[in-house]
Amino acid sequence: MNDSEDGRVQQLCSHDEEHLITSGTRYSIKGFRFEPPYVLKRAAGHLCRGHVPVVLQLFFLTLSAVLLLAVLIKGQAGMADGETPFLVTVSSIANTQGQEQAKKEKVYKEMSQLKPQINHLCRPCRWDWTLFQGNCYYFSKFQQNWHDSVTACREVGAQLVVIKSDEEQSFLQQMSKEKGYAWMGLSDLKHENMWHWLDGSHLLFSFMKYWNKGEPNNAGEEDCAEFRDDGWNDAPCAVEKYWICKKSAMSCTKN
Ligand code: MMA
Ligand code: CA
Repeated sequence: MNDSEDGRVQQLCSHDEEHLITSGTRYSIKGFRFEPPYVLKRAAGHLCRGHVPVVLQLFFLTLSAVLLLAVLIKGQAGMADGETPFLVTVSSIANTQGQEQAKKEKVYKEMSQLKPQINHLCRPCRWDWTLFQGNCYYFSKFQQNWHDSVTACREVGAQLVVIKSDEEQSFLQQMSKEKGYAWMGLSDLKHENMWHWLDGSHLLFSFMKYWNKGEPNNAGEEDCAEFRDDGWNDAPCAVEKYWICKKSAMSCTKN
């Protein structure tokens, strides 16, 4: 350190810093007001003038550290409402993360518990449709001709019923017997006496037994098939009857 530098430090110390420490100015550190005690003022003066022995300097250094620590601890302990000390902030961030994790685990657990109940709520068919062997069936509430019945089923994403098994035939025949004569998706409109289902498949020989005795007789002009009593009958397509729609059931996923 050269002379001029030394002089500047001396000057700064003697005029500014010493004055600052000793003048009795009230210091305000984050809401803590204090006035340096007389001993400190004097000590600061000595320090700046370089008159204080090393042991005393060490003593004041230690005292300062202890005082600083005391202020920090007091700050942590005596916090006013709404204030957040640094250490508290750090610990509360860790705490919040823990709470978030706990919340996530709670929600996951609740969702797992709800799964079976949601599956239980799942309906394979709409409320006014009947489930039978993986398909849903709708029996109409009023009557209309065969072509309008075909359209009505298409409009609800279904098909005027096409029968694929003996069990299904038995189920539908029973339903019709209870509710009234009803159209099915079977006709010989394209070629007389060549019966075809709406899905394009021809009537299998094994299903011929379901025609009522003496049917199909094409009495007048009868190109559409109906459920009547205990079997089938060919009837005029323009006549109004109930109808039965069929569509695949919705699958409810298992756990
Ligand atoms: C009605 C009509 C026909 C059916 C005969 C059976 C009189 O006509 O339903 O389709 O074949 O009855 O007697
Ligand atoms: Ca007939």
